[in-house]
Parts: sequence; structure tokens; C-alpha cells
Amino acid sequence: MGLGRRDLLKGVGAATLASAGVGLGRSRAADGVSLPFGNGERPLVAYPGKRPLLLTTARPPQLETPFSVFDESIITPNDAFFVRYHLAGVPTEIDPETYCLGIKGHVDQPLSLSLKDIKALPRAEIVAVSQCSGNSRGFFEPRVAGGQLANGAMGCARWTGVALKDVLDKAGVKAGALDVVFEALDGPVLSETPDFAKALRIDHARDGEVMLAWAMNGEELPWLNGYPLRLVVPGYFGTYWVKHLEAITVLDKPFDGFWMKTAYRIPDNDCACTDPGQAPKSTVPINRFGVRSFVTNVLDNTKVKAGSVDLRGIAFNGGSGIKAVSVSTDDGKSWLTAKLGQDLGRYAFRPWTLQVDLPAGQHVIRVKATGNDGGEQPMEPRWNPAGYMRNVVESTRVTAA
Ligand SMILES: Nc1nc2c(c(=O)[nH]1)N[C@H]1C(S)=C(S)[C@@H](COP(=O)(O)O)O[C@H]1N2
Ligand SMILES: [Mo]
Repeated sequence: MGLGRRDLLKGVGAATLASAGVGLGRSRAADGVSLPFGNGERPLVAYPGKRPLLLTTARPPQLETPFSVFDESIITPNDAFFVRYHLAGVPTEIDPETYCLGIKGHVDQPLSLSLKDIKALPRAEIVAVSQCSGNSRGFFEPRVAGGQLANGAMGCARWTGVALKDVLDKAGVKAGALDVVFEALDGPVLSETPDFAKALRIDHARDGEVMLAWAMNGEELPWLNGYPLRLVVPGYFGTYWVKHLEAITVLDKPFDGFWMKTAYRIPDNDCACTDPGQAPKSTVPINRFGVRSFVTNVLDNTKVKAGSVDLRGIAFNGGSGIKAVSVSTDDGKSWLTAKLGQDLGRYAFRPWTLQVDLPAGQHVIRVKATGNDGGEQPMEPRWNPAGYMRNVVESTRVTAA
């Protein structure tokens, strides 16, 4: 006791965060995994508070969850949850006693709230998936620029905090409010680089579901997942889930920052796609994710014992919840209905199981989920220049012997 977070970080914070990057990455390069696309070799590196994860980049830290983790539980453990930053200036020291969140702009009463003030508000809790917009980007054909991720830039956690609505109400949002902007403690190395800031429309920000979370799976947020406070935007891509929150500003006009106006935009059409290689005619900010499903216990290009095989996996979507999961063992010619497992809420991973018969030979297993909103996964992958929103019906090729 008595050894506060700040002191702890004096011991392991700055020094460890720095040395765990490039240095460790190099020395551990032999200990790694090979993702199933070109240039897919990734060292496994353990950052503070994390088990060894796939290193995508060291500056800024970008760590992908090994896919096997999704087969172990529908809640992604804190030490295995993926990490994504845009800017190398990641905070290495935050004093929870003096930390303050500013609420300002188009409000009656600008506020500066301590962690204690925030924790005194009514408690909110939700199980929700966070998924990076570029999750699975490495599978895009033709390949696109950006972090070459396999399927491990997603995770499902129980988030505890307060409703953003309660914090905004405390400050009193003035009539005519339009956007709410979220700024963070991390910053760029060069002053020319735009600082990371995201915005939500006022109605979304006040829907009672968007949260300021200080805990994840019953523990304080891991440093690299946004200690001491992050935004949780259920059903929306991770880019909105601003970590290390510093200030919330209500605007009476649209926010035009780089990360909304220029980056993180998708083609403005029903499929959010273009013909491969083509730029979209017009774009909108990326928003809610589409339905996805995976087999988690049998991996692509592996062998299984011929006969009866118990398949299991996960499905999720942007918030309507999963209605059904179907599995094909003949590359989509015929489909069987899987059994849905424990329901932790409409924003959570939904587990599924199905016993199938796999006689000796080669099989292509496909899994597709349908949302309660009728949303389905496409059979063919869609393409967009930024490599966002992949949600194709995945194929798992197995040889039964
Ligand atoms: N402060 C800060 N918050 C951020 C980002 C960032 O670069 N800085 N990246 C966003 C993106 S694109 C994603 S996918 C999620 C990743 O959250 P995680 O690292 O906790 O998994 O954080 C979001 N919030
Ligand atoms: Mo992201």
C-alpha cells in the first residue's frame, strides 16, 4: 500500500515503455509469428502490462492480439488486448491525484473534473467490442498502405465508468450544440503532425451509452489502453475510443480536425467500397462496424482429424446483436445453423458452436453471421483504399485425415 500509480510508473514507466519498443523487438525477433500474407513476419513483444503480442510498429506502439486468444474466452484479457496509437508521444507519467478532465466550449459551466469527481457520478457498465478500422487490412487484395493487421486488432471487454451524458449534463450543454470533440494526452513528435482528436455528433454523445471508462474487466485501464480514462463508443470503430482523455469540447459548428475531415473516411455508398484501385467519389467519416464472424478453434491451412469435429467461434456486430450464425463445410454450397452461446449483450462477442462431419479430404469451412438488424456479411471481399471495414465471410481451408 502507499505505493501509488505514479510511484510505480517512476520505476517501470518511462524507461520500460521506451526499452520495450525497438530494443526488445529486435532481441526477440526469433520469437514471433508469421501472418498469412506477404511481409507477415511479426516479433512477439511484451510491453508493460501486456503479454507478448504481435508487434506491428514500435513508434508509435501498435500491438496485435494473437488470434488464439479469441478461442480462450469471449472476454479479451487486459494483458492481451490490442494496442493502437497514431503518435509516438505516448504519455509515460500521469498522476491520478492531479489528473483533470476539462469540459469546455458551448456549455453553461466549464468544468475541470478530477478522477474522484468522475467516479462519484452514477456508474455505467457495458460489455463491448472495440475494433480498429484497419483490422484485417493485411488481407486486402490488392494490398493497401497502413498497418498490415491480421484479425487481431479487435477485442471484447467489460467497461466500467460513467455515461458521457452525465458529464455533459453536469456542464450543461447550450442550445445549438453540434459536435463534441475529444482530445488526448498523447501528442506528435513534430509540431506539423496533427494532434489526435475525434468528434461525435451531440445526439450520439448524449445517447446514454457512450461512456468515459476508467476500468476494463474489473481492473483499472491498462496504461496502453488509455489510463486513466478513455472514451467507449459501443458499436463504433476503435478510432473514436479516445484514450488518455484530456479535454472534451462542445462546439456549435462541425469539427474539422484532420482525423475527422481527412483521415478515417469511407466511400459514401452502401458497401463502403470502390472498385479495387479506385478512389471514392465522396466519403463520410467511418462509423459503426458491420457484422463479422470467425472460427476460432480451427485455423486456415491446418489439418484436423477426419470425422466429427466440434467447431467453435465468435460473431459480433455494431450493436443490433447476433441473430444467427451459419456454417458451411463445402465452401458455401450448403449451410448449417450453429448454436449460439452466452449472451453478454448486443455489443459483445457472441460465441457459437457446431459439430460438423469432415470426412478425409480437403474442405473449405465458411462462417457467416446475420445481425438482428438484418445485416449480413458479403461472400466476396470488398475493397476500399484505406483497407477499412473488412467483414467478408471468412474461409478456413482444412485437410481432414
Ligand atoms: N489518445 C489516443 N486515443 C486513441 C488513439 C490514439 O492514437 N491516441 N487511436 C484510436 C484508434 S484508431 C484505435 S483502433 C483505438 C485502439 O484502442 P486500444 O489501443 O485500447 O486497443 O484507440 C483509439 N484511441
Ligand atoms: Mo484504429
